[in-house]
Amino acid sequence: MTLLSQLRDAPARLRNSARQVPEHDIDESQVEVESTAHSAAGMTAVTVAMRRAIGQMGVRRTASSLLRLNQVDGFDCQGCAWPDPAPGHRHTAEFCENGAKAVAEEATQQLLDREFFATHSVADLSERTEFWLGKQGRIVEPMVLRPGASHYEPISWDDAFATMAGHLHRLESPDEAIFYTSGKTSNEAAFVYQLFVRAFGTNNLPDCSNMCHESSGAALNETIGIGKGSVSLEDIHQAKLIVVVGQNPGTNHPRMLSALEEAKSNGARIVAINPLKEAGLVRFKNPQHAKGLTVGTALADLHLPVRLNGDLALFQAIGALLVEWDAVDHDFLAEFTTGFSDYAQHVAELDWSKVEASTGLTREQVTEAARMFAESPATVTCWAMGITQHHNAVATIKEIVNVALLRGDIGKPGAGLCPVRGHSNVQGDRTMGIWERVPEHFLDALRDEFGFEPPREHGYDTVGAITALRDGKARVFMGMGGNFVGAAPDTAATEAAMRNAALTVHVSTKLNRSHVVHGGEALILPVLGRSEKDRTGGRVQRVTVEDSMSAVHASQGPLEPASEHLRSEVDIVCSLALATLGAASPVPWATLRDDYTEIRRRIARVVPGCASYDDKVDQPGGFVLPHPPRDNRVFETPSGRAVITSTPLEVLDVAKGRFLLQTMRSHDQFNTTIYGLDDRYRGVKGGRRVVFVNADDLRDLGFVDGDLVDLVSEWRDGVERVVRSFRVLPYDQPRGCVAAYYPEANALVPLDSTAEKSNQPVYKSIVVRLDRPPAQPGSAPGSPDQGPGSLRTDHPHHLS
Ligand SMILES: Nc1nc2c(c(=O)[nH]1)N[C@H]1C(S)=C(S)[C@@H](COP(=O)(O)OP(=O)(O)OC[C@H]3O[C@@H](n4cnc5c(=O)[nH]c(N)nc54)[C@H](O)[C@@H]3O)O[C@H]1N2
Ligand SMILES: Nc1nc2c(c(=O)[nH]1)N[C@H]1C(S)=C(S)[C@@H](COP(=O)(O)OP(=O)(O)OC[C@H]3O[C@@H](n4cnc5c(=O)[nH]c(N)nc54)[C@H](O)[C@@H]3O)O[C@H]1N2
Ligand code: SF4
Ligand SMILES: [Mo]
Repeated sequence: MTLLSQLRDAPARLRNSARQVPEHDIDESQVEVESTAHSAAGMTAVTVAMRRAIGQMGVRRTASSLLRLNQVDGFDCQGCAWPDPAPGHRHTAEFCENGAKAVAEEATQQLLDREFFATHSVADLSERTEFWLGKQGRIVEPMVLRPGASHYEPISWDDAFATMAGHLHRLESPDEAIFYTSGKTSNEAAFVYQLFVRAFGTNNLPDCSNMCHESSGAALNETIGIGKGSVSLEDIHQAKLIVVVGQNPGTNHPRMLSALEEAKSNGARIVAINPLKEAGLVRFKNPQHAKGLTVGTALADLHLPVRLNGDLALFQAIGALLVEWDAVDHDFLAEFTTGFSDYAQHVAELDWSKVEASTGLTREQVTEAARMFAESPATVTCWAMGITQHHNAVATIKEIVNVALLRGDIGKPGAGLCPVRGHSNVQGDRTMGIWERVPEHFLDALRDEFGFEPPREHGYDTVGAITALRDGKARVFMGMGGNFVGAAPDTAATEAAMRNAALTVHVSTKLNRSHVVHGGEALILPVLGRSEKDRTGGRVQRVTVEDSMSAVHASQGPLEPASEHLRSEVDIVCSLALATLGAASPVPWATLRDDYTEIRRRIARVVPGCASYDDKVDQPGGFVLPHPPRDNRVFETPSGRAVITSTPLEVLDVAKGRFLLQTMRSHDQFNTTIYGLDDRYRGVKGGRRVVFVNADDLRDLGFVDGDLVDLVSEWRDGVERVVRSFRVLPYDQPRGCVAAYYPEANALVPLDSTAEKSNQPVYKSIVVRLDRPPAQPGSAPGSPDQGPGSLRTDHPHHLS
């Protein structure tokens, strides 16, 4: 049965089994643990997707939204940034389980009205989990929290804009305002947003990219002259070797599994490099194919269970072997690169004991992987947060680039570098100028187009913004989507910084922690989601987005909006600009607001590669932005060549009794939006405050499955950051490594623990110890909102 017929037949069967929205916060005494013998996707995925969709949206909205999802004339999935197949090659149901969940979460019929805010004080809401907050429904009208008030109350749009303009005018400098962007914002909205911020006078445009692929951008810009990946979906299909490193596609980019499957049927081999044996890479059932429902495919031919942070050493060792075997593309090296002879010398002295200590792998395992590189005429290397969120992430990505350059794997079919982006339009937002360090030529083009002089000084990135708020250097915070407080590191420091602001504003679809940890005054501006019809200016508007492979296309929502009071992001930005900058502004804000085609005309003149933008996005499937290394093997670096770099090898040593902790996503969340409490592929049910530990480590520590521990992070500032009462789970991974979920563990990440050169928070190698919680007679352990009470497992088999 296809996913489509599932969709058509599902209503009758699933209507009654739809999941109820929980009324209370998480009761982690209900955590269940079961075997991880699950395949990714398959029937269960279809059923879960349909249940969630129908449960939240109802039958009619489910059909009219999901069948338009990722279609040429439909709307772009709000989930991840994975690209769509070419127009003629799309399935009728071109989405995955988590795409369906993303749509359902946005298009839910549950609404959050003024009575809700009258009933629940902010103090009450601040005791709730992200899960609870997100499940309360769509925000339907603008709300304000007046200075000193205990509850949010309704406010008109005009008054909301006037309030913001008042705060912005009272600042001593435009640099005291911070304008954050999450990665769902459309290109049109992103373009007018950065335009407003720069017309106002600052480059303070931090974004979620600062926490996501900033390290990739830094490394790729330096080495190949452009911060984006160099492959198309077709390259993945044609590759002969695909390396998936530091990424969990079965959960976070599920349609990637279909692409891997196609590659495999074309003869590709696949290597997974990951401390965990993630479902999908190990077993996969494609619900799009009838046979896939019964036959599981082992996608990965080789799995290297690398120790956390071991990838720099691993790729350097692979490079060393390729040089030793002379398995390098000499013509490519001579014509297009610099740095090879230094590199060859550097890796000739490779210290294998360091490689083994850092990777936790044997020389044989590393050699096997290197062999696969050497034998492959065309290799694609894909990576995500398991690579970018380390202190040495930029250097690690440069090692990945080195290996690609050695093999001539850039600018040839079936080969390339593939940083797999997170949010659906995070890459597009950057293209449109959401960047605190946007290049000068972009600012020049803005000046020429709009006739004002944009500020030139770099703005704050995410960590810089938190520091500025903490230190009183910034007073106003605006979030264009996202959940800054929930997503940022060092929860205590970030929350204190936020509370220091005079005004916090969030343009949001759903409630989250950032609304309840607020500045002196706070606004919530409810916004149309991508699944909804946008009739701004009295006409049906469409927007455009860019996927992870630089393909730009249009998106138009099919559903009636959750409320008549919702506005589009474009509308909100342009109206705010009118209220703040007034009619004297050289930018025609009302014109841009009322016809997005006008915005696209400006994009065409300002943004590189976007000439004739509006016409090109009209083509079915849109168009692909230029990428000089991919298109012509042109490298726009200072030397005009791709740069091979030599990095000294350091092992991240961890003191005895200490562990490296990674924070990761479950199968049932989108970043800080918690869809549900199950991590099906890892066998966890009903709770999130869990820590995955190697079974031998657990035994040595004297803990048993189900014990509660406090996680304590140790940092050079001497501050011990703690999260309490996490349930331990034995789990198959290298010794010394542990894992917990984001955002529950964010409190452990020190604010100044960031990656060199990219300043990206180190979310994936946090030094922690596991403490037995102090006995608290008479009281249940745990923090007030998420107290797990007496955690137990009803199914006490181990997870390995
Ligand atoms: N359903 C769903 N989809 C999503 C998201 C979501 O939350 N839910 N988030 C979106 C966003 S914004 C992003 S950025 C992406 C994130 O996509 P991913 O990067 O896949 O997300 P994480 O859960 O952070 O997973 C990191 C993976 O890297 C591995 N890893 C951790 N540390 C290391 C290491 O040192 N070395 C190696 N080799 N592996 C390591 C982990 O075991 C895990 O498999 O997903 C996007 N898509
Ligand atoms: N510990 C740890 N922390 C991490 C990470 C990690 O791996 N580990 N990953 C980091 C990464 S990769 C990222 S990208 C960041 C994510 O950080 P953010 O992008 O800031 O966080 P999200 O959870 O994606 O934001 C969710 C909120 O966005 C709003 N929203 C949803 N849809 C829309 C929309 O269409 N328009 C608008 N305006 N608002 C909308 C909703 O109100 C929702 O509550 O987190 C980072 N934080
Ligand atoms: S793979 Fe990503 S973009 Fe595609 S349907 Fe799934 S969540 Fe949406
Ligand atoms: Mo991300």
